[in-house]
Amino acid sequence: MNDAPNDTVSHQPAPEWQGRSDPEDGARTLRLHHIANRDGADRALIGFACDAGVIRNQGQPGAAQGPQAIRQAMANLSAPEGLPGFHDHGDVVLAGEDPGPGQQALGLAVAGLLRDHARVLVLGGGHETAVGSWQGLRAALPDARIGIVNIDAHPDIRAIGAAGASSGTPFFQIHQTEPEGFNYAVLGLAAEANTLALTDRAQEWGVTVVADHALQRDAEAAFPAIDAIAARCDTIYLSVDLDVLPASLAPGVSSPAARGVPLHVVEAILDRVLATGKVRLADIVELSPPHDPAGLTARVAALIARRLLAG
Ligand SMILES: [Mn+2]
Repeated sequence: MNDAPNDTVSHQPAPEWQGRSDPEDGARTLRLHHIANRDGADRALIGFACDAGVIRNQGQPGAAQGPQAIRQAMANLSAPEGLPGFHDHGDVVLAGEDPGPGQQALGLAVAGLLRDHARVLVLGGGHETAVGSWQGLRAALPDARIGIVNIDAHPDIRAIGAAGASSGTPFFQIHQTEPEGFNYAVLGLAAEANTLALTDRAQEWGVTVVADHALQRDAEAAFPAIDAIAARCDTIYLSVDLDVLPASLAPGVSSPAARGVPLHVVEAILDRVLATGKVRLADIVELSPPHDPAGLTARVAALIARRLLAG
């Protein structure tokens, strides 16, 4: 798995899933830890333990601990009805300063998993995770029109500066790779958190943007954007940046949002995207456990992960 000139990428096998059991309540007492790594499951989980993207984007380290914190918060959630199980393929671990080799390794792993699974869920890492996620989907489906739906306070289309690619540049990089057929929607963007240069670039590239202000009460304002991208694409890559949520609920991210989009609205957006039947790949990014002392953000991430596995 290691293509890097120096030894910066490794693979860490999934730890054993453990949690509570309630046999006294009968048969229907399964939790997610009970259905992890079941034979025949068509859902796969893989982590990207990477701090490099956030550090280069002038943030604090911590995102590399995200995948394991999300797994732990998932373990005792009830198993959704109709979800037979999921396979946990452990973490791609990047130890260097350049996210590139890690993204490449993640892409190879995701492409392999997509051959055997109906849906792959990637746990980040900062939003540099998206480059690996997308590379994997592109490798698995070379001819597909890929639509990207990003639930995020930011478009993450910064130009690559002197520091190199970071957690702020993934969708810039994807656009550079495939400027034609760039189908990208950002749902929940906070105007105050993005310079005008970024919103200008989004407009120039035909990015669909739905502002956080339009998503305070319900998800209706996002539905036309979701339906349009689903109609013109063969497959959807759904990315969830936890910094779209209010800081009161999701403090443990690199860039907490003062306003944010409420969780029930994010869940309704997820349901609408999943209902298209086109989501082969999803990721959850930007959890930073050292900034999440009460574990609340990890709990929110786990709710979202459960939805993305089941829906
Ligand atoms: Mn982001």
